Amino acid sequence: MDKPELLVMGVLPDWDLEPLRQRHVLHLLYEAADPEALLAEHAAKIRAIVTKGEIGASADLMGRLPRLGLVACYGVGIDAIDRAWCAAHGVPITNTPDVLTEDVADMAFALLLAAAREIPRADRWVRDGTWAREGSMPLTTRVWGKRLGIVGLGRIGQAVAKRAEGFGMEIRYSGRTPKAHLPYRHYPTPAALAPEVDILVCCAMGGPATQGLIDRAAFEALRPGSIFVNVSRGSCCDEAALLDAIRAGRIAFAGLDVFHNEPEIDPEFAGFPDVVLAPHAASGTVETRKAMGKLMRDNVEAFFAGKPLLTEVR
Ligand code: 8YV
Repeated sequence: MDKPELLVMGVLPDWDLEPLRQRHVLHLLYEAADPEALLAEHAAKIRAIVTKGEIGASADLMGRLPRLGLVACYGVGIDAIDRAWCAAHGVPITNTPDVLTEDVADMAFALLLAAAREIPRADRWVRDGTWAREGSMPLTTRVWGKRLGIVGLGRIGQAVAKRAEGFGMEIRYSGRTPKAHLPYRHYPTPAALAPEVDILVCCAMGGPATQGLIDRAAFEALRPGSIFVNVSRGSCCDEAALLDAIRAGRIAFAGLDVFHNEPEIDPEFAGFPDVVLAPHAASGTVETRKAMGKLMRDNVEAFFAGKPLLTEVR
């Protein structure tokens, strides 16, 4: 029997490509010298798309694949996949929830600590001999015991809260629905939460419903000297307002893993000494990427075996 054909939208590790290749014909769109030619030749045979959180799949692309039956996302966020198109055409979407939650929460804390304790500067201080020449580095900012505001208390937000408890923090959050079973104070909007905390961490889901969720009112409501961390999606922030808040010192330190227009981000971010930058890498550990790849592949296999999908987005 012919192997089913898959369209792969972005780079995957060999430990995923090889097992996929054993059972499928793979068309690697990201590697194609001429993506148009690849689609013209193979579109009619493609049965599933394998994509990533930051790449997604557009209605234009999916509309060219008459036999498309599945969009399998290697990532939890499906904001870049046209869900309305998939729903209208009966094409299920799968993602990789849970397996990446703890890594993303780790990254939120890594960025928070790196920013407030100025770890990149400390590293340079030692490495370039400033320590030996000038002595101790200027003092930094405490993290433990502060008031932490979480925007979006879903799976990742709750994993951040769990870590914050270990840091003796007072936890508050904003979100559409109060979570009465959790012992944290709820605020209806990021703008209401912002002035009540020292640190604001964005863990909201991406997508149209959260576009610009942390809006200008929220960034203007932060108290001077606040710390801001984003491990969700750049689209959740009004980025012009974020930049203004950094320039104005309302945000003294920031740790950012996500941006508008990745990877061609606004160059101004790189000019701020007190902002720690990461390249959308919060889920990027070997262990978690292996688990994400396995779950993505298991969904693909279930689809072709006619079995229930493991993690269909509903
Ligand atoms: C990426 C992510 O998918 O899970 C998400 O929503 O954005 C990330 O985990 C990951 O970088 C793989 O490309």
